[in-house]
Amino acid sequence: MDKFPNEFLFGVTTSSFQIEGAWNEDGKGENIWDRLTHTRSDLIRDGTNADISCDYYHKFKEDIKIIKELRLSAYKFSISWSRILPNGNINYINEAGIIYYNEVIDEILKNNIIPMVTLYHYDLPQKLQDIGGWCNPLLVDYFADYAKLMFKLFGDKVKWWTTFNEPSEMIFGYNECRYAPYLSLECFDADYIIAHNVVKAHAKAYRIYDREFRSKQQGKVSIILCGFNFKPKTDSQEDKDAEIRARQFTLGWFAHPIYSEQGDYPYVMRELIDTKSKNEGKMKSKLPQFTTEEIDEIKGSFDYFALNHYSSAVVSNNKMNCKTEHTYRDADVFVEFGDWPPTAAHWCKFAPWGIKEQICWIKNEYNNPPIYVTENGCGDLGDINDVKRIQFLKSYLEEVLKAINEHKCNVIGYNIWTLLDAFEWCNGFRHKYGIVSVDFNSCNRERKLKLSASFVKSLCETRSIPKEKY
Ligand code: BGP
Repeated sequence: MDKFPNEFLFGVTTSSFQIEGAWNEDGKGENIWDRLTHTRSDLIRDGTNADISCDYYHKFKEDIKIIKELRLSAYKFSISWSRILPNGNINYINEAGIIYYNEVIDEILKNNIIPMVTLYHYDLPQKLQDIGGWCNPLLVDYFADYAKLMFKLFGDKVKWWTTFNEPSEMIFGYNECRYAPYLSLECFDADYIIAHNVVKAHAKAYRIYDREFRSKQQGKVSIILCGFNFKPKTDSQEDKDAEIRARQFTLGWFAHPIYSEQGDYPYVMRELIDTKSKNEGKMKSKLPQFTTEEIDEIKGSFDYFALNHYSSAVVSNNKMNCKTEHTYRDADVFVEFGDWPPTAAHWCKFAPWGIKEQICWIKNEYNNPPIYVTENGCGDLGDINDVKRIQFLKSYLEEVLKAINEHKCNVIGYNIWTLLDAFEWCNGFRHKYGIVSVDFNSCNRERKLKLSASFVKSLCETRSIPKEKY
């Protein structure tokens, strides 16, 4: 079967900080990425910031029209927490923020597109960072209040929700320093504490939806997880075990508490970290414990599995305890990015089969949940005839189709990262992921469809992968 199932959704994903601009307009509060780009431009590869970016804040109607023209059926975007709650808490609500997102959602619906909302895509209100950010357990409640407000205000119109985007990546901002808030708190075991708070915040928001909104609004809520599809470097048992550890210390770290029967971190993580903590003379394990009540709330807090997939990586047993960019603390693994063909980002290789393998792994590990690929795509340096992007999307989509047809995985949708060339975090505007280019030198930020946009249109119209050679 060449065709995707009838109910399968094709969409695009964006995120507020990367495209909106209008960083201080209409009462929006400062967030951690505003702060980082304004104070540490040396950390951004081209020294830029996202104060204007694509100016999507003012141009969203034009962009939603493009989504419609490309026949995409779903559009996933994120809400800027500090545009709604400038201080992060619900004591002060910025009405202009609510009006804005209502307009965006109405425009999406008017164009017969399904709106999908992410509540948190890395852009924490600065005021909440000032009280410790995600290290502070109070943020569980602040997030839950914010989520509740969003469900209440937009839940009649929005039926697809995700709480957090890639929590394993946002932790880099606290230990490996690739993201805001650019702190180095590894020695305080901040990574494990943050993950703990994020899982609890997700589950709390999910249960609020269950109790107060689900029966009326009939929506779905999930959390977006990611991780490389790991391949063992050799056939040795040591490297095969390293592969398991690498998967469990990344995707499993967040997925296991939510999707497994145990409702706790993966067994291999628990065992290894508890032992290491003891050996390090700590009074308690570095990996915190959930209470029984928390486990009840966390276990099963999903309606589908939201997966961002980009690449595979090669993993081996870390005998020498060498430090690499992706060592994964306490996992004793050594990660290399593999010598598959490159994309603009050093960590993202052209390894299409990996998406099928990862989908199958999730199917087997978590009892066959519905899986939505919420991000997939590749970066280049800005080619309007982006043949490489087409090849990337095409070959990854072929593997998604195999996962559905040959491996009977329940894949329900696929979104491309991303619609517009955008601010790509510490790479600034250097790397382009859009199927639509933006002229960042012109005041009106003119949009131009790339060749990949025509590929996407044909994909959506025929519901099968275009056969043309690119
Ligand atoms: C995903 C993020 C996106 C986007 C993309 C490209 O992990 O969810 O926000 O940025 O990666 O990543 P990068 O900019 O690091 O190349």
